[in-house]
Amino acid sequence: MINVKNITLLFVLFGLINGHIFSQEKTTRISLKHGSHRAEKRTDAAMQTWRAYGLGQFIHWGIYAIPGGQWDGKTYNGAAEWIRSWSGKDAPVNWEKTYDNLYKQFNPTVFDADKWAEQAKNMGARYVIFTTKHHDGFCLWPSKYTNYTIAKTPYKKDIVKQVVDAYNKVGIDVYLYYSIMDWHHAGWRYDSKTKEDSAAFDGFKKYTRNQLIELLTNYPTVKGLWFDGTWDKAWVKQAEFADELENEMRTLHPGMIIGSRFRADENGKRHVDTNGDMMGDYEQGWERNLPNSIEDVHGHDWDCVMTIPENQWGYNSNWTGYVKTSYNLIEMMVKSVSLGGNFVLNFGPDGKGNIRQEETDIAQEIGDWMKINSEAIYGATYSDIKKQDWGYFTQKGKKLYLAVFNRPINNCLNIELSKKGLIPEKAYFLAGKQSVLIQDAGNNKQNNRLYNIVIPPSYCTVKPFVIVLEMEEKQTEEKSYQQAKT
Ligand code: FHN
Repeated sequence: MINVKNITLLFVLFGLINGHIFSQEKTTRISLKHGSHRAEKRTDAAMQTWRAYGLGQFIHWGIYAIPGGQWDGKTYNGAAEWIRSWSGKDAPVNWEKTYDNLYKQFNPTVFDADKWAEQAKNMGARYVIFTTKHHDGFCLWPSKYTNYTIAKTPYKKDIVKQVVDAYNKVGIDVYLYYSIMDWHHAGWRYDSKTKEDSAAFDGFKKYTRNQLIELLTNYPTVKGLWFDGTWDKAWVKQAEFADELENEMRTLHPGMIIGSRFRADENGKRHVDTNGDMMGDYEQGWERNLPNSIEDVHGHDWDCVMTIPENQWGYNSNWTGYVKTSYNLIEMMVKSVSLGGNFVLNFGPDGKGNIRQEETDIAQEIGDWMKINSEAIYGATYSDIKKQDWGYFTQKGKKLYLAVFNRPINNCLNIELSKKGLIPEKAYFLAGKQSVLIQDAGNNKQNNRLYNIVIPPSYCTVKPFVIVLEMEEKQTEEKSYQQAKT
């Protein structure tokens, strides 16, 4: 006989079966030949170093710096480093040919790698990502696999070597940017649909492999490669080739770091494979964009690469639109670290090798801030404490850093700590170590512990600042909170 009890039981059983099927669906993994190589994050020393960088520099440099977004009085409307792809009625006549001959004029007489490295060091960058070959295919090192290189310019000297040596000399790790997409190579295809395309692309694949091995051999101190231009179908279809090449590179250069942009799995999935596992050592998808919460980063390592103007990586003589201030950029850097990522700021030197004044000023302003506050950046990471509107938390062991960007009018920085765990013992400014008052503000409804960190009203600054909280393990009383009668 069916009664209420039986019906309930049926529902429960149905729910269980359903839930089981559902959870099975969620956890079903398919076997992939060319998927992610690991289920967990890397924990080796090289990766720990990468994680602790906090701030990096990106440099986009190449022959696109000669036109700098303009040619014959005409303005190219895209990103300056994309100018070779200028087409349509506004493009200069025979533009591709003109562009492909620009290298004959490339003579950056002002280029001084030591000066760049010194500036990056002064800004507080711990690593640099340098463009060896961008989408236009021009190589800043004397590659033996093509004539389209720095060796054939009036300048002649190896630029990649100078950058690697100069940055290493001041203690900055170097990562080489390499664009797979190559508008100059005869074998490059966006897609390969015919036998002829495949044959041409096979030649291009050999070229790519040779150049990557060449880069790792010529510049053995580099810590990794930063790939780009890997989104087109012809490359996405190369799961097996790219996987083998990645293995070969990792064997040749143990400990090297490669992000999620290099290769796709056999189903064409990029960044994460068909099972949702990250491809490569860290997520490379945060370009000119930042996550808003820790959920957005899915437990991955990640970096954010950012331009100072809206979307110009290479030199553009005429920056238009909103240009970020050092204040904006410092906030982005702190936000990145507070969500467990690195922040990489781009510079686009001009055709002579100058870093423009706007970038020099920004580097100086960030550097001034870092000289006082870098403890909250280097080696610091996400802190599992509820975000507050006044700014961001970063954490290193038992030290909690409160980076204040919106100073409250009552000077009280509220913090909410979970019921159990560390409690604040001591608070002080990173600048000058002046101590700051910690007020116990009791418990809230969830029995979490509340504190006010009181900024002395006399403390005057127009810049974001950091307060350190030294935390200790202590037993605190749990107060019971009367539930609201609603
Ligand atoms: O197309 C490029 C762009 O020019 C620039 O190099 C950036 C840097 O991350 N990457 C590509 C767009 O994702």
